[in-house]
Amino acid sequence: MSERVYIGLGSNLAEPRQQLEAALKALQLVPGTTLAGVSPLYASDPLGPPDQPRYVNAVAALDTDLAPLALLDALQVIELEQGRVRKDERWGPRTLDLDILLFGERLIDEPRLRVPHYHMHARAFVLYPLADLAPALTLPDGRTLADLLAACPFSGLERLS
Ligand code: A4P
Ligand code: MG
Repeated sequence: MSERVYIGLGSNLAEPRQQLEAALKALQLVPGTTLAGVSPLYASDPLGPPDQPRYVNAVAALDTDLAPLALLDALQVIELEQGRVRKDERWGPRTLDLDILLFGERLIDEPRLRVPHYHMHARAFVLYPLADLAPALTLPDGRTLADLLAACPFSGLERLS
């Protein structure tokens, strides 16, 4: 049975909007997986080193038969195909970042994969697009998306048409 997964997409290098459009096309080709929805795109101030361009962020909903690590593998292939170079600088600029935010109701704590994504509960550029797709969502720990949003100002964020 397939599970609903939410993916956070982010880019701040090399035409970020086009990076996200290309990533969404690539997500539609992942085996055993269908793209069930995409939020609007948002421009967002960088979290991390301030001397980097603004990001474009969005959230996609997938329905997948893949196991979590198999989906992570597929996402990392897409990142690499779109020119992602992993650098040592934490939260530095990147052409494409694909994060697994939620995977059904699962709690995953493995070296390569932690779900829910460890900072999603405090990031406006994750929570607002997620709410566009699934406003009534509850996290596996019982917190509602509505409560998280109430504690997370819509700041540094701009909804793109
Ligand atoms: N990993 C563990 N859990 C997950 C998960 N749930 N989803 C592991 C995806 N990967 C997960 O990731 C490092 C390793 O995390 C992966 O190899 C995987 O096995 P990475 O993509 O190489 O590194 P990263 O993304 O630079 O690190 P990190 O700490 O995950 O950064 P974040 O949290 O992704 O933040 N500002 C704005 N405005 N918008 C952004 O999108 N993004 C970041 C990156 C910083 N600032 C930003 C944004
Ligand atoms: Mg990441």
